[in-house]
Amino acid sequence: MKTEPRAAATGKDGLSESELLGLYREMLLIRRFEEKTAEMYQMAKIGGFCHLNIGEEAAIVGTISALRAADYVYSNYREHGHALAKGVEARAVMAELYGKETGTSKGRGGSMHLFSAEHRFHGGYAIVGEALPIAVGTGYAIVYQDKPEVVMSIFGDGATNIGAFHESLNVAKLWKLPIVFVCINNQYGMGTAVSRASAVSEIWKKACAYDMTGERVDGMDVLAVRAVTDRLVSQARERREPSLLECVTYRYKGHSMSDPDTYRQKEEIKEWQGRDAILSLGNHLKQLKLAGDQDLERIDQEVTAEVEEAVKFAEESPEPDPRQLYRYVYADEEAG
Ligand SMILES: Cc1ncc(C[n+]2csc(CCOP(=O)(O)OP(=O)(O)O)c2C)c(N)n1
Ligand SMILES: [Mg+2]
Repeated sequence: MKTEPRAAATGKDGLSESELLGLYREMLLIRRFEEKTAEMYQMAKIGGFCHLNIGEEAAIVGTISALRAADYVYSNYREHGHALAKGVEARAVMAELYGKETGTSKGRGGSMHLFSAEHRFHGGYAIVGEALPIAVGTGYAIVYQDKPEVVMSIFGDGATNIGAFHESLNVAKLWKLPIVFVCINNQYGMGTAVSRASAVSEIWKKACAYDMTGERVDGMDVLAVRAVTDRLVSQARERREPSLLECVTYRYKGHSMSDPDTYRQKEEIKEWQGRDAILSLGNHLKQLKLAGDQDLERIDQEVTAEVEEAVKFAEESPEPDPRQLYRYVYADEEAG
């Protein structure tokens, strides 16, 4: 059991040049996607609740990039970036935010209910802590069928005060399920700071109650997140040992698009932005001479074009037919 946050990784961190550049690209794609989402929401192109990932990119990409395509991800309502990191196409995510037929959930879900069975991205849940027991069920299915897969269950700090969190960790440890529980500790659950909501502010310590591996990592350092996640995923896959990983990070924007964000100081936001994970990795790549300013600019142009294309696709896609409102309510209604 580690008691201290892991130090920032240095050098090439055991990752290849293309892997390092891939992490940068993925984080920047999420940043640009979310900026565009905010813009389109303000233009009323996107409706309903909408929670952005801006600021949390390193925690998302550092964890999900450690998985294989056949591994599963369960998330919550702040999941646009999680879906993108698991390989879901930007255009399908944007079309879902628009409520279009071409979206990941055929426009029936929206921002909080992205889902792609093909990418083993299993949602998208609006209720805090809702997906943890479902992730446990998938972990059990893997063991039952003796498959080599791993489940990553991602949730916020607030979810760790919910009963389902404790039941899930208990069963995962008891039955030795291949699950990595990832807590994105962004310091707040809506407007409430962690220290005002949780008796234990260092979330990783909650693993102790279940004799489970618990780790805390700097969630603004994608390489540190990736390094610890690699280890935890291996231990889940090879020894069926579950774990709890706390990524200490921050959301730059309000809880949702409708949050006036009056409960925290501007200085606090600025301080975290000063440690921005995308800028840090960019500088690291330059120091290693793996990329220059022009290369980083080109990546930015490419992901920006991908997001623009996603918006165009969503704009041009058809609305679902209102007469088919109840279609897809049950899994076997796919045809017809
Ligand atoms: C069971 C339940 N209680 C309350 C809510 C209302 N609610 C939505 S998001 C949220 C905050 C959760 O915070 P956290 O788990 O830290 O995730 P974050 O939004 O910070 O990513 C709350 C209380 C809910 N959706 N479900
Ligand atoms: Mg939170």
